[in-house]
Amino acid sequence: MTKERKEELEALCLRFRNELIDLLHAIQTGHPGGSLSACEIITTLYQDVMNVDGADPNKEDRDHFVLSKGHAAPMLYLNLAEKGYFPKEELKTLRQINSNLQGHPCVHKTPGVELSTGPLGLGLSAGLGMALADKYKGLDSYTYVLMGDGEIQEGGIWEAAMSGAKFKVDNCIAILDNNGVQLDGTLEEIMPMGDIAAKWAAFGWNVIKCDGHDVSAIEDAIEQAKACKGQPSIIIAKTVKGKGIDFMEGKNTWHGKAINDEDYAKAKAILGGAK
Ligand SMILES: Cc1ncc(C[n+]2csc(CCOP(=O)(O)OP(=O)(O)O)c2C)c(N)n1
Ligand SMILES: [Mg+2]
Repeated sequence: MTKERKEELEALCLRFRNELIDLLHAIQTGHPGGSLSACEIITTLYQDVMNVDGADPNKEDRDHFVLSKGHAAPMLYLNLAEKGYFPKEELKTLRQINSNLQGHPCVHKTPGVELSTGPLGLGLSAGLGMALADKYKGLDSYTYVLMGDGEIQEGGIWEAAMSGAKFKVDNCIAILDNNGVQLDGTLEEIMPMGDIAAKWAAFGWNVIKCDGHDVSAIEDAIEQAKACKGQPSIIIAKTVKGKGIDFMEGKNTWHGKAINDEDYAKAKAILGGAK
């Protein structure tokens, strides 16, 4: 990635953080922590890596993105609006009754959403299926599945992990938002996951690690994953829950808390109000 492109994407991420805080403050609900954590990952995928077209959401040779940690939906919607899947004006309807932008992604409502998610643990199985279908159709596309690190405590994830290796789904790239925090506490407190990289390797996956807030490191990791044939890859992206707003960083209490006026003003001051 060129220096110029890296700076453009970083500026975009700052704008998305600002817009996210505006939206969540306005609706007095939603999930700031996990959306901020996934900002660079989702933005690098949509704005730099994936073959997708907002004007033609269902084009056959497109790449697919599955937001398995569905509570980060607002960060997905910001990226979809930026790509032209729907007017940016519609972002204001986030999480309202009858809106196309539900609190968790809905495949029937929002152009560009590939799978309805929210119940954790479903996305990897579905993503592997999408990737296999593309393979059978002779398409060169990739499917990306973003999971939370608390999410991978779900048993179904490990059934999917076994299948991914068995069926050699090398066009499915899983990405782990490894922020070390879930809803009620840290992973260590709730359910220690031990050596996550070793677990995935033991299940037959090619494991790549990267800084999940460095857009160019994320792009490099994806290139490495694409270069691995005959085996699925997982990128373990080290992240910080609530990244970018210091009083939210690393705090499970900001998983799904409404942003009051005082915290909103503090957050905007930290972000510098970028437009
Ligand atoms: C099956 C299921 N159980 C519980 C929940 C409630 N829930 C929503 S998010 C969350 C924590 C997820 O933590 P993690 O995967 O680490 O997400 P992140 O830190 O990236 O926000 C929980 C328990 C859910 N959505 N689905
Ligand atoms: Mg987490």
